[in-house]
Amino acid sequence: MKLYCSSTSPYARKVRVVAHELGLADLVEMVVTDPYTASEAYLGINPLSKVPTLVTDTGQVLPDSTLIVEYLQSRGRGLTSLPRGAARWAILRRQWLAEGIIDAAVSCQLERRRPAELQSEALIERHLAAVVRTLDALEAEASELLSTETVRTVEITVGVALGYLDFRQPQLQWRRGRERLAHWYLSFALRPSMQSTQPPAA
Ligand SMILES: N[C@@H](CCC(=O)N[C@@H](CS)C(=O)NCC(=O)O)C(=O)O
Repeated sequence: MKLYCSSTSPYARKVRVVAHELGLADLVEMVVTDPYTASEAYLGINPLSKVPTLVTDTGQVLPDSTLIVEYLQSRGRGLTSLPRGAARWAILRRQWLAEGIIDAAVSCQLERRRPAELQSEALIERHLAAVVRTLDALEAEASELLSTETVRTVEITVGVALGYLDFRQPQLQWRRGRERLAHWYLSFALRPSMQSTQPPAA
């Protein structure tokens, strides 16, 4: 399998952490790709010009991290499966909150890539306010996050979101006033899957 990704993309990191946790990392060849200067060949694979994209052994193209995670889960074992019923939706809601933190933080980066005179501080503030509110919501539920040998995609998404804030929004100091989340992340960040996928020094 070929995974087109960048070393800074949190979406790509989520996929790479999942591959590692599922014992599939050795089967995934990383092709470092900058989506902002994508070649015609890459645009032929993913017309959205985004990373990550997975090309499977049979040549199927999966152009989105959530899709790729679902595919990898169909190929490997090693993640704790979700319960059925109300508990499932509570977990998925938490996962989507973390996904929303990633979306908002990436949107800030996207805005920062624009020429200085076009950047909107109001838009960035709006995204960061959403991040702060959502961190508070996750802090209130931090005791629901697993620190066990096998984890779920919710823990991976929360962990990647927090790691991305350390990388791109360190001034937020997300740990302040969020001791439970910070405590959980302390051990989660030590997992080999997280250690081996750290973004480069900012
Ligand atoms: N929904 C997509 C989002 C992927 C995404 O936005 N990736 C960013 C990098 S972090 C990207 O490729 N951006 C290029 C662009 O927006 O043009 C996923 O989950 O894979």
